[in-house]
Amino acid sequence: MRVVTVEEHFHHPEAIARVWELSGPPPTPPDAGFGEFLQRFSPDRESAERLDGPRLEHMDQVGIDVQVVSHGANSPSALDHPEAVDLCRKVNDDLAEQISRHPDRFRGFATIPLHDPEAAAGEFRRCVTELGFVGALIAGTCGGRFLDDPRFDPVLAAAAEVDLPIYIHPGMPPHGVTQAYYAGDWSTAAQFMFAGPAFGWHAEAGIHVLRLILSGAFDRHPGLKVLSGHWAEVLGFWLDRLDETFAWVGNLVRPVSAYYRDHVWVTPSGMYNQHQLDFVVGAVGADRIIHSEDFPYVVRDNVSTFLQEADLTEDQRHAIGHGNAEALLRI
Ligand code: GRE
Ligand code: ZN
Repeated sequence: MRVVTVEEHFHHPEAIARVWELSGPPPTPPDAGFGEFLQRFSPDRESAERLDGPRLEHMDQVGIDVQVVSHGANSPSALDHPEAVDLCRKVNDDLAEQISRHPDRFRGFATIPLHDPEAAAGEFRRCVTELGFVGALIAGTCGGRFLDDPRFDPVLAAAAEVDLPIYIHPGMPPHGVTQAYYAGDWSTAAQFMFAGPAFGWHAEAGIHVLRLILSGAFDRHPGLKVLSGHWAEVLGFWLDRLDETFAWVGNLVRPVSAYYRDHVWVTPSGMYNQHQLDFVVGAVGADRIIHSEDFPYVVRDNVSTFLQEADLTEDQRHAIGHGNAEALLRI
């Protein structure tokens, strides 16, 4: 079975270095063990930066035919600074160049500079029309603002116009949120994990999709489609509750779950767990699930065997493994 995975990342080292410089020092100085933790946690450079070598070997080993690649952590997409515009362009040009060496194995999602929404919309269109990219990926908030902020309407309009999705990927929460919710009597490494990949940024990414629904973004842009990783970033497990509670408010044209099922595609991001798969198939349907690994942060040996062995019908298996991605991304 052909396998297409859609939450797969690369690093552009110069862009990341500049994002670090322009973001300034962290608000809380890290404790002694943090540097060593980050080294252990960071993927090896060649796997992260290159779309060949160890990455291709891994894809061959675990049965991935096509990775749809986007920039990973420290993306200039979330950088709240005018230089984000140039940095995103560099990231996209480098990604396109690397894809062009293995066009049958890789496709790309655009990195768009949310600091300047008009430029972000323009870069999204350029990436689709000139570089052949198949969507865009954003990594959390920019300046603490979510995509439902009216300033981002040009970005949502561009996505609807090109008829390709925006991947609502997590990003580190704003400092005030981290202080209030994730700081405590534990190490900086534990705080980072709590605020980020363990839980916090998933809750935030779920909130991000819910904010789009509550804002009426999908009423204003009926063609808008989004991708949500990590088995729907908690939100997918809450649809009945959201329908019931927001019905009391009467603020939405349709139930939350109706927007969700029409506009959101969900991916596992390497969380290969049959219980979660079962739940999400029931909640949103197998025609809304697309496979993913979250390389190079998550590296699994069962990317395709998980699907092969999962309790699914053959139609569902093929839909999740490749058919839904092919239809949504026109690949
Ligand atoms: C992710 O993309 O989900 C991710 C990162 C950085 C660290 C861990 C992780 O971007 O899962
Ligand atoms: Zn990811």
